[in-house]
Amino acid sequence: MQNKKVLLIFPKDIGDVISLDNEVYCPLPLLYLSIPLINKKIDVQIIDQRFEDNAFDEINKAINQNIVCVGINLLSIFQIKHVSSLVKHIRKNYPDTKIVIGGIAATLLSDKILNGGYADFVVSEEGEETFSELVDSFIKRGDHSKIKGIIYKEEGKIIKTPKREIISLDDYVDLPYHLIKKYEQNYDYYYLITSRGCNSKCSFCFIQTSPNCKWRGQSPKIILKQTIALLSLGHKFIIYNDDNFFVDLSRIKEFLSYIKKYNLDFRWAASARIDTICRYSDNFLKELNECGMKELYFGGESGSDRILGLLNKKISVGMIKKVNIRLKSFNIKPEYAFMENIPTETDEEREDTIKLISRLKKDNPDASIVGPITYFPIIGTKLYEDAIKGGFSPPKKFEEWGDLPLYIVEDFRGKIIKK
Ligand code: B12
Ligand code: SF4
Repeated sequence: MQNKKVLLIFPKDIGDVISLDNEVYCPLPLLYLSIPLINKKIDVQIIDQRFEDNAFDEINKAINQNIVCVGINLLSIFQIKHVSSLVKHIRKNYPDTKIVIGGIAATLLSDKILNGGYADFVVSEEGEETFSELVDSFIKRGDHSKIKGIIYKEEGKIIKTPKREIISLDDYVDLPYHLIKKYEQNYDYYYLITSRGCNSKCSFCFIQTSPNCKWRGQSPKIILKQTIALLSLGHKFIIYNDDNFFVDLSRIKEFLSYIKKYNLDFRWAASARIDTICRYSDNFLKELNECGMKELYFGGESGSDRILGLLNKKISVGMIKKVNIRLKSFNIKPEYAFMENIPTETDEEREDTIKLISRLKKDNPDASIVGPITYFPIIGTKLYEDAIKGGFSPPKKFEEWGDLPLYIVEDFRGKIIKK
């Protein structure tokens, strides 16, 4: 008997907004989801729509009599247009095939997805265990109502089962890179997520939307193992793209000790908070650089202290400037993301952000800037309420969330990327 099969799709986004450098990242969420399925001897196929001239043809080839369901990732609202056309294709041609959507934007927009008929099930928050149990219930034609962390519709009513407990990150380690081998030449970056969640409480961030978003990290030995797996595939630059990589200093120190012990020769980048790096000694910054850390990604957010306060960022413009100058002397390249059109932001405050960006570039020509990107209100956050008070009118339907005419992304290296 042939194995059962699950098809996972990473949809296209609206193209040039994927990042200001058009950098393409591997579809990591789908690799995590695949781990428990592979362990259960279920065949998994991944279609990365970003690199398929005709994804519908690929879907037609992939769906056969062994298919259990199709799972689609929805990381951000930028993918909505493509998710909706993928779903329409599957619904029309394979009406009996179950569709499951998961991801951060799916979690936040679950009611709209289900009311629009775009999925049979939405998996809320972390998907590894939830999706694996849901797939089991499809195979056994069993009862799904006891599965934690799913959202579905029954007799016209939206049913949300109880939240699932957070998973242990050290249990999901062996990422099945072979599933994306077909696309490997297309990815600029392979990244790892060594921790999930964040303990900060920035008022605009999706972290605010769930108590499950409390920070927890992989153990240093597991970070080492996943790093070595990527190095052995020939990748010499790795991004530790956690929400907040440096929360537990002892974890980082132990990881650095392994880099030295095993003489690992690679360059890496990580996400960080400005205040964390402010606290680090010169010696520690030197050690990080010697261990291969060449870039740091920060949320700078605004050049106005009032706005930084409103965002509950717990940093100041002065701290951003200081970190920028310090990193220059350690040869660590900083990247800062900025936003604009934040609720209550004045023209002067927006101008302060532009001035800060010029200053950062002047003080450290290696610094790179993302944005300012138009602030986008995330459901369930404190700032979402402020945006509504300020006149933001949230779309009612799923497709309309993908149509929001919000994105004016200016590249401070010279050109307007999208208007
Ligand atoms: C890496 C990353 C990127 C990469 C792209 C990654 C990629 N593969 O293409 C880059 C830098 C290009 C990027 C760009 C953008 N990003 Co981004 N990104 C991230 C980041 C830091 C990590 C994502 C990740 O891999 N997480 C690890 C995996 C394991 O977790 P996960 O994605 O949540 O997946 C789990 C569950 O959601 C679920 N799941 C996911 N997919 C599916 C599918 C199915 C079928 C099921 C059942 C379950 C399921 O199971 C997974 C395993 O537990 C997140 C922050 C974060 N903490 O996730 C922001 C984040 C997702 N990005 C965000 C944003 C806003 C953007 C941009 C719009 C920024 C911009 N303005 O340019 C663009 C849009 C890109 C796009 N494709 O649409 C926001 C989304 C907010 C929102 N409400 O939608 C986040 C949450 C950051 C934030 N703090 O606000 N991003
Ligand atoms: S530090 Fe970053 S990840 Fe943490 S709450 Fe703030 S914006 Fe979100």
